[in-house]
Amino acid sequence: MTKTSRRNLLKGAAAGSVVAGLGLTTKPETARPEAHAAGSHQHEPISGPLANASINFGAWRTDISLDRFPNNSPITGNQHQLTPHEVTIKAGGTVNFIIGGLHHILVYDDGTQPGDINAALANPAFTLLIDDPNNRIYRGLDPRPLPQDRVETVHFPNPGDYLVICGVRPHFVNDNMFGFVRVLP
Ligand SMILES: [Cu+2]
Repeated sequence: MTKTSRRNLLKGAAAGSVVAGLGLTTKPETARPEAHAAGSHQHEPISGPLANASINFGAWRTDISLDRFPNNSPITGNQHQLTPHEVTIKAGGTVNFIIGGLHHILVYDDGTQPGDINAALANPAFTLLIDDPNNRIYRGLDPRPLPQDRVETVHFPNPGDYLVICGVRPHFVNDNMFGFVRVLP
């Protein structure tokens, strides 16, 4: 028996004893309300090479001999791309966005294309940021506080092709800073 299946067995046994104590019958996994809440992969363990992927969300340049010590993040020293441009995971997996510099993650629902984004809509708190809520399923942290370098990890429970853009307007509009997360069934 693998570690994972034993853990599931124990989890099931624990849930079963709680249910028995309440005088209720055990329902199958699919009948539990959380299984219906937001897709069927929200709390399932997932493993294997398609369980997660990483995207470098901006990166620091080396062609200009950049020196960031002790705490320096010059806007001229940053490269504005998602690397890789597209990743593939399976439903229930996560993507780790490794952010280097002043960037803002916006994730849009299945099928959204870059041309669908209204980049003129501005975030009232920081007008340099795009604020188009149409089909947006994730908006990342305010990129202004230091350190700007950080990781945001985002869960994708449902299959689809998800557009990810940088909400810093000139990065998206001028530098085409966007990519895609392909989520397989
Ligand atoms: Cu950016």
